[in-house]
Amino acid sequence: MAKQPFNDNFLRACRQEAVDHTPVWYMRQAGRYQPEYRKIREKYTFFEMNEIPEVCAEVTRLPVEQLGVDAAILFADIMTPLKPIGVDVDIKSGIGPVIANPIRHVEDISQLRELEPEKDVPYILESVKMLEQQLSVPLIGFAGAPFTLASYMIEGGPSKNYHLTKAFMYAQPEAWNVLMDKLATLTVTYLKAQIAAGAKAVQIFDSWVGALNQPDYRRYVAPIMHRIFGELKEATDVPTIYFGVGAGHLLTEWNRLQVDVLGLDWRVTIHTAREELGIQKSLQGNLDPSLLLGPWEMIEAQAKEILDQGAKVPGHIFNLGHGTYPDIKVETLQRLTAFIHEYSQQN
Ligand code: 1CP
Repeated sequence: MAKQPFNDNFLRACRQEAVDHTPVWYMRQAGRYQPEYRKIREKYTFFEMNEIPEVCAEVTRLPVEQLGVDAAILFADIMTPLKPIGVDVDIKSGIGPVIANPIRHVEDISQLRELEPEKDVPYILESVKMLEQQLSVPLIGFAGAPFTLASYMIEGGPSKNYHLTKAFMYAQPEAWNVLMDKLATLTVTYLKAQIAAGAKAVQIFDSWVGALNQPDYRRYVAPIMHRIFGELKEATDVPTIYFGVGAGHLLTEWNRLQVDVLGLDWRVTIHTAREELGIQKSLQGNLDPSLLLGPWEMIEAQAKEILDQGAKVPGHIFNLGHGTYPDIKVETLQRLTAFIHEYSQQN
């Protein structure tokens, strides 16, 4: 099939430039809600899918072809670069990342090697290069943020309250800083390698950092996020995105970072972010993914409201407030994507 002209609406929205229509992509747009994904997943473990570039590229392209979204996100996991540096991680179906050797003491941190992308994750760079040739929309590279990575490394898996993570942070602040520093270096190295291979934008997922209050975020996390986004800004002009769940109380802190786009979950409206919190950066979000199981009329009304609020200032990328769920229908996301393109073109 002939390659279509490159659709750069997503990149323009990241830079707060004029767009032909509001660009849209969905977090976890490659996943178990797609029958094609489930079929491939039956044959491979998660990391096998991740480590075979042809499979990784196919799964990355699937939602672009099926839904008509304006960006692709590399099929990988935030745990992907941790495995080669000494974290014994497995992705368990229906659970998520499970770690056999959780961090308890500072000595556990010194066991972790530095990431050398060409040696440690060659398949990721190969997949990015392959996708760069195949896609006619921008490819988003990504990494986990230090707090969120640390939460899995310390808890040993998904957590509800991040008790062990926060206890480590409060009780062993020096070890915490060593860990944050090490993970910040890994994040920057990994993202720079994805950009050099062809990623057109990068998103940093700090999904669980909303567990901290604002003063603790400022003290224990903000310094390394300043470092990460500062180093990326110095090295490259590809747009950067920062996302977290339940992190509305941190948005004014995030506004100070050298990041281009802030990702919102569904708890804070775009109106609130712009008018009450004074956020001037591009915004990405923020339909509640659970609403996708409600009646179409409700989905459409909510999408319109988000688009109307997003259109007041240049720089809006439509997305969900968090990832897709396995019980969402492909047809719903197809209809939503078409609606967003059509409605934003008219208005
Ligand atoms: O399509 C895409 O979005 C690209 C692929 C992608 C991304 C961006 C995957 C594949 N994972 C991620 C990031 C990721 N992984 C995050 C940040 C985004 C978010 O908050 O959802 C997090 C927290 C993880 C950790 C993780 N990996 C979880 C969550 C567990 C928890 O703590 O609640 C899960 C379930 C996984 C496994 C995983 N990663 C990706 C997929 C498709 C899956 C399911 C694997 C399967 O088929 O069993």
